[in-house]
Amino acid sequence: MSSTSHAFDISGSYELHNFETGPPETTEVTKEELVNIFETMYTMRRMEITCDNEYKARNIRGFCHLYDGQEAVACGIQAALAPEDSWVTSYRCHVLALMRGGSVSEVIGELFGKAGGVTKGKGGSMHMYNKEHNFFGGHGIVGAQVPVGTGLAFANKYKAKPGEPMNVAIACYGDGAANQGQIWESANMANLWDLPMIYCIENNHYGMGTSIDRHSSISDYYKMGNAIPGLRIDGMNVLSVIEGMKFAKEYVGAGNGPIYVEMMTYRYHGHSMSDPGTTYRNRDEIEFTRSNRDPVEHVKSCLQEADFMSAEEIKETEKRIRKEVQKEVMKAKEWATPEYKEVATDIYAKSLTPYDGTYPPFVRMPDFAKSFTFDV
Ligand SMILES: Cc1ncc(C[n+]2csc(CCOP(=O)(O)OP(=O)(O)O)c2C)c(N)n1
Ligand SMILES: [Mg+2]
Repeated sequence: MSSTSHAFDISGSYELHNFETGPPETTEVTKEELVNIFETMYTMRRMEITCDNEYKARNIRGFCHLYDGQEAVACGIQAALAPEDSWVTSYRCHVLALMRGGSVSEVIGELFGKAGGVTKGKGGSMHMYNKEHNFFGGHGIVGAQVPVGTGLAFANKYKAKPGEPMNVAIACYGDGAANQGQIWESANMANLWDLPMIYCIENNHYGMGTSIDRHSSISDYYKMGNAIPGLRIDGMNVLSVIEGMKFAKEYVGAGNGPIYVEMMTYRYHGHSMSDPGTTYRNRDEIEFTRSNRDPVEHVKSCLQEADFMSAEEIKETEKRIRKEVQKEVMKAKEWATPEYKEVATDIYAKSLTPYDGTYPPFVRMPDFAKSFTFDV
């Protein structure tokens, strides 16, 4: 082991379904990598806490689903995949937008409805995309992103050069979505056609206010693909997520067909801002997770175990990131709202000419004769 890298024990992080061997039991990480992981995850945490505050100050309106508690999942996936791999997810998408080309100001600016937001202020919390960075949303309909992800995997296989590893696709969805028929229908095709597809269940134990014991007859989500192999990962340990996802990417990218990955994780906030998150679960449960399994605290303890950062240096870094996030928020607040004419741009596939900009297209106005639709 060199002085700037450290080996961490990640044994016990995985459970396998239809695999003889799984990811490794130790992982070697450099100082630079671990510091980068910490900074990324702490930025995610601060960004989501800031969203919470801005929402309560009524600077953000509408839906808003926060990701704090689940940071190791998004950070670990990003670290293991290549930028060319396609990623699609549910409405809980702020930090994924950050991983895929967005800045804090662009994500929060989107929530403020500003023109500089990742989707030009027109999507809001649930609809962030970045095609250039192979991020395909941000979907409000539970489970709908999974067939879309399967299509992305099909495209990646179609475009791959014969004999070379394929770019992969990943669709993240919740435990509450996992029993939907469309997921199995897509997975069946992916298995028949050996698509490079990762079905990634973020098991945060609740679908809105309903616990998995009440909404699912099976709790081993990684086994749900039946013949399709599965991997359950400790989703609170970012190092386990990275190694697990490298394993998954290699498996599907080599043409073996799809995989089910279950991330064991937890959300601290309620389902969305209208849910206090404490009526259907015990406050002690949240507190217990915060004190024993917190993914950011885990990275901090790894940094100290490896002597990569002292407690003092960690505190300094946190202070710096808190300031940076605040600065990004102030910047986004200064941005303009989108121009009225922009409202329909990039929304409909067909050109909107001769739209004259007087009324929003496709919105039914009280005087229907004034509503703008295409001539059909
Ligand atoms: C088809 C559909 N049904 C219901 C809803 C309302 N709804 C939004 S989120 C949600 C729960 C999803 O829980 P889960 O899949 O576990 O994801 P999590 O919110 O925990 O990330 C429901 C029922 C919806 N958006 N779409
Ligand atoms: Mg859930």
